[in-house]
Amino acid sequence: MSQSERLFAEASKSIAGGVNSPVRAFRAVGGTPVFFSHAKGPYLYDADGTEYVDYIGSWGPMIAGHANPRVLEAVHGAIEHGLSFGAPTAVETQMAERVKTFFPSIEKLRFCSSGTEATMSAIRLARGFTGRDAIVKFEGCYHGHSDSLLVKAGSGALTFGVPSSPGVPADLAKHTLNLPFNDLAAAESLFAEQGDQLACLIIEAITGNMNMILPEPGYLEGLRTLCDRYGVVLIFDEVMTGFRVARGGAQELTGITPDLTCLGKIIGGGMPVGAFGGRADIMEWLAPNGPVYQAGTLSGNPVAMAAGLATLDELDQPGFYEALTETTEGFVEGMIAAAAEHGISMQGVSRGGMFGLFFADRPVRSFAEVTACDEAVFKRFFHEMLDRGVYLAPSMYEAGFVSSTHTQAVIEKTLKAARDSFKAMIA
Ligand code: KE4
Repeated sequence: MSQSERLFAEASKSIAGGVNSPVRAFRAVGGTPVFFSHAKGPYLYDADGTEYVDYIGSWGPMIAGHANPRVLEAVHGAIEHGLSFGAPTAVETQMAERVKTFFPSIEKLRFCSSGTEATMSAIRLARGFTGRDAIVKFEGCYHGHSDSLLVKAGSGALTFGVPSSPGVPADLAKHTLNLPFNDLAAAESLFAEQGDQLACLIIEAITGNMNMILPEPGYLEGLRTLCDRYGVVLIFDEVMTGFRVARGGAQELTGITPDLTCLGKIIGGGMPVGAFGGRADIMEWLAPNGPVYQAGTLSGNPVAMAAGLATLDELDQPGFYEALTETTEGFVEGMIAAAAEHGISMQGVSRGGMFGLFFADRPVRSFAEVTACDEAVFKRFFHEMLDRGVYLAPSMYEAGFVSSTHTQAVIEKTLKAARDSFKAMIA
């Protein structure tokens, strides 16, 4: 029995499902989740001491590598002054001003402790600001687990949403409408019918939760125009793409300015930080200045702020994104070539340090096309790579992440594992 198997059995006695977040349980790929003891740079080390090249990076935060010396030093320095005060500190202002240098669309923001809190708060703020209840999201996009966002499309194209989880009241879910991503005509139809009843539209402008899909040319421009025409708050959920696909996230890459932006993951450098912000006239509606309530005991935690600031310092090193983009592009090209050498069709996409790989014979542009990908092949590939010391996301619906510590040698090592995996798969 491996240490992970032993530890998973123990965890399952006290922790629901043996994990503190469902995707970690390996249910989509089968097998026992790997328990890790420590990490450094691009590497994770499991409880047996086995080394893995990490392409999850804690689901995004570890863009500057695990146990980054600058980040650790900042955290050590911060904890000497105390862990949490529940009162304002100067470092929160320093961090807020720093974040605004990455996202010019953010005039004012509020820190919280997770991406879920950020998106939950942003839609409440949009509802309060507009006085409208209905919100629009996209099938296949994930925005954390708040009730209004755990809603999928009901039967029929434009009916109200239905809960995607038990425990979400149908009376609440009906206010959440779902649209297909990259289908502007569907959005135009919905807005023509209900536009003046919509509080906000929340979108992953570059998706990462139906794997990585880019917006079609003109798509985001069309959504921006519709939101302007009907007074709907446009929210970019950049919890995953922020600081990741480019220094200024998807809004920098696409040139589309949202009214509100939600951030998480990288912003905390591995510590619990979320944030939402944007137009000052909207943010002024937030308590205590305005009537929309939002709060958090550990919001703006000074230790987490120190980790975030040190991480943003790493991102601002000269050439950081150019190098990260080049590494990730080379990785994706290498993976596609390795698959092709063995007669396997793989599609790939990347921006900055984020990538998507699909077992498909043509580019993937929609949620329906993701679901049509060969999940059995993905599961086999996942385990072949895991057995060779490469840790990919345990779901074909997840994007992957490269850090600044993934050197060319690390990429080459990964591509050799891929060639050996594909060879085993076709044997
Ligand atoms: P958190 O509450 O997990 O910090 O953030 C929720 C969230 C919001 N928006 C986007 C675009 C996200 O990707 C996420 C969380 N991403 C998942 C991975 N797809 C986190 C991993 C997990 O759920 O354990």
